[in-house]
Amino acid sequence: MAIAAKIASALNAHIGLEADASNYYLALSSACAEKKWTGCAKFFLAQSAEEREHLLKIFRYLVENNVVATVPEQKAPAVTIGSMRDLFAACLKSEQRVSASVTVLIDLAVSLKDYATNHFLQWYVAEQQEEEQLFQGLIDEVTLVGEGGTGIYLLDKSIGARAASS
Ligand code: OFO
Repeated sequence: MAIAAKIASALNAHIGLEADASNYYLALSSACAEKKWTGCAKFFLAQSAEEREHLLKIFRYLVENNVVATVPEQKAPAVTIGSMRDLFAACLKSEQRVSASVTVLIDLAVSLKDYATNHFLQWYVAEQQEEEQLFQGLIDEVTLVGEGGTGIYLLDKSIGARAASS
């Protein structure tokens, strides 16, 4: 079944969101490195690469279905980091925005009886759920250890170790 023009343009728009997420995490990696949060810097670099993979997955899906995939326009994200808790809370918000877009895409696919695209998008449902849980978990951890002393140092180290092993 051919992909409807409405779905094609919505998927192309979503490619832009994944690209934004990739750039955002790249900018966060740089900002964390500047703060000497080297574990977080490593973690966000890996997150950025993951988001690019998400972008490419949609890109390939469109091309395989004979739809023109568009390359999103990008501007460099402006990021300033305050506390580590605020950092992860901002990431959670960003992930929730992407999740909301996935929901809109699925609603559209189902309304047009495009069950193949609906099936394709279920991977993103699981992925978004995983990422929201990841950032909620990090918010909980930083809340537990607090922002000062050795707690935050050890947390940064453990975040970096998780990025290296994933
Ligand atoms: Fe693309 O997984 Fe989050 O945003």
